[in-house]
Amino acid sequence: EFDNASFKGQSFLETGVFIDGKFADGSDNTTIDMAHTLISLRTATGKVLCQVAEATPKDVDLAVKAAQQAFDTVWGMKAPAENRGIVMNKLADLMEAHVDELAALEALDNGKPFSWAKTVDVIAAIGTIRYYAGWADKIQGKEIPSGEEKLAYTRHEPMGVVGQIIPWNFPLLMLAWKIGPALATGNTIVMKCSELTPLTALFMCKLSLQAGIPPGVFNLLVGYGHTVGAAISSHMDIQKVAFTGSTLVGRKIAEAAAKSNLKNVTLELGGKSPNIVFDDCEMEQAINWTTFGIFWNQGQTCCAGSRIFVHAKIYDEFLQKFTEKIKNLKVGDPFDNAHYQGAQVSQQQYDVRSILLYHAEQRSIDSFAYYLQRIMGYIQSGKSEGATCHIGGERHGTEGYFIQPTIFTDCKPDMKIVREEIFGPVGVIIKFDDDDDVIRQANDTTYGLASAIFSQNLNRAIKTANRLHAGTVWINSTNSTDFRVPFGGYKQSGMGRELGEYALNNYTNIKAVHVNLGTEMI
Ligand code: TXE
Repeated sequence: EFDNASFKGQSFLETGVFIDGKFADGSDNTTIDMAHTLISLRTATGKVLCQVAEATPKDVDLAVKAAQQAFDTVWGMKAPAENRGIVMNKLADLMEAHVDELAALEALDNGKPFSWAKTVDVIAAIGTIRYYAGWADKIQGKEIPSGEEKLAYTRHEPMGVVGQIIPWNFPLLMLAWKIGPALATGNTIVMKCSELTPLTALFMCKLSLQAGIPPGVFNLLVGYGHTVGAAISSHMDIQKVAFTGSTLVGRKIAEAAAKSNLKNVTLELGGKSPNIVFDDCEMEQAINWTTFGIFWNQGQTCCAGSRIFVHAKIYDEFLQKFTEKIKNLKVGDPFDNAHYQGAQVSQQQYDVRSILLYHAEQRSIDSFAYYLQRIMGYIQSGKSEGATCHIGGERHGTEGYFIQPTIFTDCKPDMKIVREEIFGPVGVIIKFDDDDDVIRQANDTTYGLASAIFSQNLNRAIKTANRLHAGTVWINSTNSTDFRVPFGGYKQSGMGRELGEYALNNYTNIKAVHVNLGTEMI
C-alpha cells in the first residue's frame, strides 16, 4: 500500500520533471496550485495514489536544450558507439535487479495484474534494451561501387534530439520500445509519458543515471497531451517524433510536425484486429490464444484480437468451450496472482460520464463525439444496436474500474462494436463459412495493425496470411510480439515500424559521401 505523504520526495521514487539528469518541479510551479499537479489514480480502487509534478511547454524547451547539449558533447557522434551499448546493458542489469519494484509500480499505476507485469512487461522491456544495446556499435553504412574514379559511401548518422510520446497501456514496455533504438543509434531524447501512468518511467530516470547514461541524454516529462505533447510535436529543434496512442492524436501529431519543421514522424496507432479460426484448427490452442488475444491486459492492447471469426462447422463447439474458458477467468485485485484480468486504467476509459468532464477540461471540443464512446459506452451500444451479449457486459464488483470479460454474438458488420476500437475486454464473434469471404471481412476495416489465423493446414494459413492487410500476422498464436521482429501498422494503424533492425531506420539520417578520385572533370 502506497502512502502519499511518505511517498513524495522519498528516494525510492522521485516525482519531478527529469531534465539534464536532475529532478525538479515543473517550470510553472511557482504557485501552489493543484492544477499544476497531476493526480495519478490507484486504478484498482479509484483512490489517489500520489502526486507528480506537471511539466509545461517551458519544460519542453529546457529539456530540448539539455538534450541538444548532450548530443553535441557526450552522445551522438561524440561518444564511442560501444560506450552506448555498455551503459544500455547496465540499464538492463539494473532493471533486472528491480523487477519486483518495476512490476509493482506498473500494477499500481496501470491496474494490470502484477504477475503479468512481472512475467511479460518487465521481462520484455529488459530484453528490448539488451537487444538494442547490442546494435549500438553495429550501426553502419555501405560502400557503393560506382567506378574506379569514385568512392561513394553512406553514413548512418543519428538525427539529434528526438521526441517520444507514449501511452498508458504498457507504460514501461512502450518506453523500452522507444528508447532502445533511439539510444543505440546515438540520439538524445525528450520523452512525454502518459499523464495516467508515469511511475515506472520516473523509476527508469533514476536507473538511467545509475547506469551511467549521461545527464541530458534521456529527459522525461509528465504532462498533458494538449500542452506538452503538442509542444514536442511542433518544436522546431526536435528532429523526429515517435508516437504510440490513438489514431485521432496521431493525426494531430503528423499535422503539427508538418506545420512546424517537417520533422520525421512514426506512429503506432489503434487496431481492430481479426482472429480467424478455421475448421481445421487445434481447438484448445485456438481457445487459449483467442482468449489471450482479447482479454490480456484488460483488452487494452493495440493488437487485441477484438473480432473473432469462427468457421460455421466448428462454431457451436468453439463458442461453448470459449464460454467455459471465460467463465473461469478471474477478475480483480492486480496483486492477487489468481487474477487474469485487473482494472481498466482510468475512469475515463471505463465509462462515459467522467470522460465528458475530463475532455471538456482537457481537450478541444472537436474530438468530443469520438470520446463519448468508451468501454461501458460500447457495451451499451452493442446491446442497443441489437447484438447478443453472450457473456459479461457488466461492471465486475462495486469498487474500481473492473469490467467482466464480455463477448457479443449475432453482430452486423456496421455495428460500432464491430468497427471501432473498444480498447477493453470486449470482443465480437462472427460466424463464416467461406475462406474468401472471411478474408474480405477481416480486411474490411480502416485499421491494419495485426491479425491471427488458427489452422493446422499450413498451406491454407500462409495463403491467408499473404492476403491479410495487416502489419503482423500470427499463425496459431496472438499478441506474441518479439523485440527482434518488426511491429507496426498498415492503413490507419500507423506508419513506420518499431522493434527489430527495422526500427533503427527511424532514428538515423543517411548521408551519401561522394569522393572524386579522378583528375579530370566529367
Ligand atoms: O489516447 P491518447 P487516450 C486508443 C484506444 C483508446 C483511445 C483513447 O482506442 O481507447 O486511443 O485513449 C498524448 N499531442 N489508444 O485518450 O490521447 C497523451 O498524453 C501530443 C491506442 O488515452 O492518444 C498520451 O501520452 N500528444 C493505443 C498519448 O498521447 C497527445 C494506446 C496517448 O494518449 C495529444 C492508447 C496531443 N494533442 C490509446 N493528446 C495504442 N496504439 O496502443 C494526447 N496526447
